[in-house]
Amino acid sequence: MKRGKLFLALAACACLVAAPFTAAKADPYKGEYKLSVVPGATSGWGKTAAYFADLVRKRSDGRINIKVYPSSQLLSGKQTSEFLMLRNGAIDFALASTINWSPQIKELNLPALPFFIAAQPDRYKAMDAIEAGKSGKMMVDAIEDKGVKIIGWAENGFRELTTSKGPIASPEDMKGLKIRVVGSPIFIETFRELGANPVNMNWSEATTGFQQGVVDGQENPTNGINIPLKIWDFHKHHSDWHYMIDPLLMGVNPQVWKSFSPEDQKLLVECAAEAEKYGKALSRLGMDDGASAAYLKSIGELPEAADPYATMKENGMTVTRLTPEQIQAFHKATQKVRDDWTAKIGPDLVKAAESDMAAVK
Ligand code: X2X
Repeated sequence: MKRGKLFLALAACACLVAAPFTAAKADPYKGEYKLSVVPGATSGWGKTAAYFADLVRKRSDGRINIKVYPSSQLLSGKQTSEFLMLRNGAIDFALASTINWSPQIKELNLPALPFFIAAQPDRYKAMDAIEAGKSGKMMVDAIEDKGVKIIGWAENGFRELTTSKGPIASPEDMKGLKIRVVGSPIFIETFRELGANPVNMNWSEATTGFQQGVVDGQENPTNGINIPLKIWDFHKHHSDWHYMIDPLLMGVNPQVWKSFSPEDQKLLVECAAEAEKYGKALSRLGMDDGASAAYLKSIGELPEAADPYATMKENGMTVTRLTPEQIQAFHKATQKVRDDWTAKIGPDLVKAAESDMAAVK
């Protein structure tokens, strides 16, 4: 072999040997991305997170491997520390409730204003309008200003009341009831205003609390949490009052987000949008005009028990579905909380939400 050819051959070999190392160096992706979820894997929220992670794995041919950690595992049980842990990189992704991040981001108390969205003619349309509108953008901007990237919405659901003493149909029925709530001040104030006795408890300890009867009730979404938890083992009464909602947000640590290629960022946003459709349908199943059941059927995900009210009754619960007039009485009784919290959240944001909702009436 001539010297020139030998050199070329050696150079080609060196390239072949070096190629895998170069590729490995250019690939900054982690072997596993940790996604935090506060409640358990069988909750609607846990299922939405798993749906997202599976979709991402499939569409990225395994390049992006997201593992879901349900039951507040990454948070040592303390749900209101999730935002800070995501921001500082201890967590890569979180499918998070506005409630759990509201101690750090005051704007996220908006969907927790009592009987605010519930007073609208179509509460689901109203929620969607907020997310798609100016007020939704204001909430997302507030989060991103504090250092977490948001790539989509989903839904835990409108929160309904379950109690061992009841049924509950008017503010008077709430007097003296011990109710477990999340450690976020607006909850304490709402239940105090209704004459109840709110008890702050992490979700990780709540089921034991229900079992031991340390509280008389709690509030959580029907499809998302109460049915998967078999709440009827603890509480025989359910009141449908829709008093507030926690939408979920798909958050990503900003450094992790920047490490993805533009194509993969697009892929993640698209998967989050599909997870949102799935998660919202799970949350609204049997409580809307039938659109959620039709959607779940179309993707082969319609659960056998698709009527939540029938499921609760079959399991021995009394189901009280409040009339618009009864909801109006609760709305009136919580006026002070809405006024005080409008000042704290920012009147501009509340006004923006009102006009977003008015556009779909
Ligand atoms: O703690 C709750 O009630 C739960 C599971 O719904 C939230 O994380 C807000």
